[in-house]
Amino acid sequence: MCPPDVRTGASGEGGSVIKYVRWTGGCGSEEAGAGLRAAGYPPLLSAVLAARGVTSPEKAALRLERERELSHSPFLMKDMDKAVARIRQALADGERIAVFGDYDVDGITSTVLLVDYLRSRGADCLKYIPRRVEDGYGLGKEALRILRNQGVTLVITVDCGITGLEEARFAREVGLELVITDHHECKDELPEAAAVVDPRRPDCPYPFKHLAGVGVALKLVLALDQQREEALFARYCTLAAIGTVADVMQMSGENRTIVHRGLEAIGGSDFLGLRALLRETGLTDREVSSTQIGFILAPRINAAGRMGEAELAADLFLTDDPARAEILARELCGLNRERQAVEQEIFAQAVEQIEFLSAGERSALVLSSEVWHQGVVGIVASRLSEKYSCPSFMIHLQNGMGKGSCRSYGGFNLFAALESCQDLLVDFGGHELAAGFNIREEDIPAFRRRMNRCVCDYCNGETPVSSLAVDVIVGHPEWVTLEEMEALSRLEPYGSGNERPVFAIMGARVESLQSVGQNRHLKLRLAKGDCRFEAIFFSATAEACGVSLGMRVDAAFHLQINEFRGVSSVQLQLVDLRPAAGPSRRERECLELVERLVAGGPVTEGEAVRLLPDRRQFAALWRAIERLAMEEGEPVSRMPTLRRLAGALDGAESFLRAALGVEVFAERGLVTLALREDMMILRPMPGRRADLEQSAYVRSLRRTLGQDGKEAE
Ligand SMILES: [Mn+2]
Repeated sequence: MCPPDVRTGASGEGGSVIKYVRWTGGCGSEEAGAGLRAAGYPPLLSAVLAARGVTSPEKAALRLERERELSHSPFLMKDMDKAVARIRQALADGERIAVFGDYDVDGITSTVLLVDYLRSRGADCLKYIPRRVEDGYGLGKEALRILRNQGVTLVITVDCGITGLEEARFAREVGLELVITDHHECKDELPEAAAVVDPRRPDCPYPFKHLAGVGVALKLVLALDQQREEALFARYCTLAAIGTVADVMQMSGENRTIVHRGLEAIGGSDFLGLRALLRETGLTDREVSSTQIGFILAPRINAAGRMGEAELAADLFLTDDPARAEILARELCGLNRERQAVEQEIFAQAVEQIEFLSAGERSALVLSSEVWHQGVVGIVASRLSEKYSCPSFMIHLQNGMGKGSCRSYGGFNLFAALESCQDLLVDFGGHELAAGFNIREEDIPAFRRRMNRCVCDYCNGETPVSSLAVDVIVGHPEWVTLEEMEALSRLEPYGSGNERPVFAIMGARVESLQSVGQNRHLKLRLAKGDCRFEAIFFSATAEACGVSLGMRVDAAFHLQINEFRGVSSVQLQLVDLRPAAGPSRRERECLELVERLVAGGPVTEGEAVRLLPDRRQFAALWRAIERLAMEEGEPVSRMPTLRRLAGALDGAESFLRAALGVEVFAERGLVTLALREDMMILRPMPGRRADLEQSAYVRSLRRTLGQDGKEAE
């Protein structure tokens, strides 16, 4: 069985699965892809493409293209010529060069890539990776001084430096020249340096803006050695792929090329340390996906930086001693386990803090503590954002100063929000979806208020709920075949903006259901029409999903191939499972009948007999509604709720009569009832009494039955 690789918390382990309040998308269904199908594209692939706005065959070909070569000349990047000239001069003069990186995966792979290349050119090259806690992110004066004292004359930054204005001035003062390469957002002013290479520079004409730090470093190397472009790309594509995936860069354009090539080459990588890490994580001799980079490799490489040993990961990739590679790979996995333990503890403490926040402070979670390990707060922020469906800000406090790490949710632009709070911050930097900042402890309450207002404005005052984006609702279950899955793989590599497709089957029947893996996972067989599907739901239980044997359910899933004893079969890897939100044919017929009655339409005598609840059923329904004890105004899923209410009614036509009973109560003012899409609000009004026999619906039914004036028995 494959390890869970999605949706089990940002770190890929621990924590239970996230249940979604709402499913979105999928409304186009499979029909939207008809045009592509006509052009010869297989049905499911066509449907996914259409759901993502790709409807013409030309656009589809473009989207699915996986180029083997990078499209744009590195010299289209502003200042690339200056960077190349300055580095060539350093190589020619035998200067001592330092590569200044960062402690995350992108920063580490960037550093390794450039150091490896410069050393291969015979350069005297040091690497400097700041320590997360002691040095903090980005260029630091102290680090620059140390490098200067070691005889360095040229510092090349990778994945950092674009906001280091003061540090750049300092470098010049102490006689260091700087070449800055970065991919982070620029502020109004750029640092002064021999070259400032960043595709996000407003004056940079480079056509593709979404390279990772390691993508920019790769471009620099290709610019330095144009004749050997293919050989260098082949050597460095895997490192670049790992940094690009770990930094959650948009999976399009050149990133798609980098990651596709990198995954293809990963097993045979020139880097011994990477091969050792693959062995240690069980990824040898099989195809590695971008998802596995994100959930298996990246957390381990990141663990080094988080636990204050970023150098260790860089050393792993730079070593050419197999024995040492083995040891370092094992150490990295050990650090990752330590990181997991620390993360669990901080997460639990954060959840506890959130309990004490007022309702007005829950649109943006701003939390702080002196005991939180600074290297791990970012990961915890990711998990909190997922769990609470809102942006979160985790602040590590020390001596009245706070270092924050934040993660966005639902497309909220963090960088812009931090910019609007500039007056409360000492410093900040990063991207739209993830960023860091420094803040004085006394400013945290004001920052919390302002950030909550920012998020509220962004959401137009609505509380954000967790929602799952479904690509395609599968109406033809017979289309789900191994051949179709083969076709779907043409969408890979998956990543930001090109997510692994999510399908849904509505109203499937649960034919079997068992918990496996020491009751941690749920294994099911689902039937829809004449088709049967094996499904696995990691970190889930039947109780938590509210489903049971024989029930009609909606299932959202990724498609995967299950290999067992040499036989391949399709398996649904569930991402959400819920009682069917839509009515069955019989339920729909009941609802239509109730609607007809409520609208004053004609009802036959036979229908009236079926519809009219007796007094006992009315009473049981009332008690069931009270038992539901729904919170004021909180919407619940309509069909599952009606089914539960029906379950409380003895006797004939329980569903039909529950549906009618709710309408009768509403008409008599005993409950408030509101419907919206699949959801409803149903709330008993306390202390109200009313004679149900006075209900227009009941009277109309009695008239049809010739029972005017009679009471129910
Ligand atoms: Mn980066």
